Amino acid sequence: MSLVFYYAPMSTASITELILEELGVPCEKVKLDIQKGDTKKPEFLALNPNGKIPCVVHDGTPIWESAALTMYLGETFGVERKLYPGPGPRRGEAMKWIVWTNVTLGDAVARFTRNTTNWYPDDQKNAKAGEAAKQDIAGCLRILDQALAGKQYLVGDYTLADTHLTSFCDWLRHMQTDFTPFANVNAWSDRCRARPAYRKLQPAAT
Ligand SMILES: N[C@@H](CCC(=O)N[C@@H](CS)C(=O)NCC(=O)O)C(=O)O
Repeated sequence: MSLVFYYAPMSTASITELILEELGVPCEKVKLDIQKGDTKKPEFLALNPNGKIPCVVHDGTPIWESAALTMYLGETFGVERKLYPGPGPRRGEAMKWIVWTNVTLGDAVARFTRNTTNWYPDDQKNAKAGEAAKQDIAGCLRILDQALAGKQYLVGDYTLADTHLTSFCDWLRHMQTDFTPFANVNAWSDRCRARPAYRKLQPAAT
């Protein structure tokens, strides 16, 4: 079995790094420097034509998109380890939260960063769109908070859906998103952060 993981620190690849750490799957890690243009080099574009990390090459097949990777790695390595549900409705629920993270919450976050951060030129920004996106992020966190009411984790016991979403929420915290109204989300994050894989990768945050 060969598994090569292409990543950069402090990026979307941090989600996949945590997933791989939870699973304990041996892999070769290849660190890329986005600023130096490593993700746009022909040899990397041959693996991911989008020029983005994370990318995992499993037995010669490149797989990219963090949500796809969480589900793929979960199906392939997580079921026996009781970190990902087998086929059936519980798996459907796990997939629901993983895709929601990247598509619904991710869309609001993308609109927010596009319209408010200095990563994009000022003449491409719209302050009202930025404010609307901020409200949409809060709306998503409200939905998550309600879903976690009376629960320890998203789908029964801890699964990689929790790993995926909590790692994404870490980045939102880093972006100064206000989490104070979301007590269930905060308590759940604390539970997720207490896990050995998390503490190993993010010792400063625990
Ligand atoms: N939808 C993708 C997003 C991946 C992404 O945006 N990766 C960024 C880092 S956070 C990247 O590789 N950027 C490199 C570049 O644009 O050159 C996923 O979830 O995997």
